[in-house]
Amino acid sequence: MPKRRQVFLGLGSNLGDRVGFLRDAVAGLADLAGVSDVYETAAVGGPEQGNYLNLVVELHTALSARQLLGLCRELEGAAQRVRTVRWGARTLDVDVLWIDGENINETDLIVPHPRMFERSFVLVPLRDLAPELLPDGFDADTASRVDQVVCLGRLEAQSPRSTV
Ligand code: PH2
Ligand code: MG
Ligand code: MG
Repeated sequence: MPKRRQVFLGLGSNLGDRVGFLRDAVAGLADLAGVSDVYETAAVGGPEQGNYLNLVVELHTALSARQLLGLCRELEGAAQRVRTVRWGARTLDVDVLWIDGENINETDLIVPHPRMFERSFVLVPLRDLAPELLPDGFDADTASRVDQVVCLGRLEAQSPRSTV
C-alpha cells in the first residue's frame, strides 16, 4: 500500500450553479483533510466571462499523481463540463496543484501546477490551509484587492444556488 501524501487541488466554477458544482465535487472526494473558504474571483485570462467561485481542498491520499488527474477529470465530467475555448467559462475545473515530494513535468501533467504561485485565486484560498506553501512576501490582502478575490466564507454556509 503506497503511503498517503498531502495533496492540494484547486477547484473553480463560473457557469451555472457554481455553489452546487463545488459542493458536489467536494462531497465526492475521499480522504478529504481540509476545505478552504469559498472566494469569488474575477476571471484571469481567456475571453470575457463571469466571476468564478474558487476554493482549495487538501487530501491525505495514497493516489498517484496520474490517478489524481483522473479523479479531477471524473469530477469535471460529473459536472457536464464542455471543453471549447481554452480558459473559457466552465461548470467545474479541478486542478492538481501540489503533491508532497512530487515534481512532474509531462505534457498533460505538471506538478506543482505551473501557474499556481502567480494566481491570487489559488494562493488566497491555499493560505487558509497551508500558509507555509505561499511564496515569501506574498501579501494576501494586497493581492485580494488588486486581483479582486473576495472571501464568501465556508462552503456549507453558501446559499443553495449562486448562478451566473
Ligand atoms: N481558471 C483558469 C483561468 N482563469 N480565473 C479565475 N478567477 N479562477 C479560475 O479558476 C480560473 C481563472 C484556468 O483554469
Ligand atoms: Mg485551472
Ligand atoms: Mg484545469
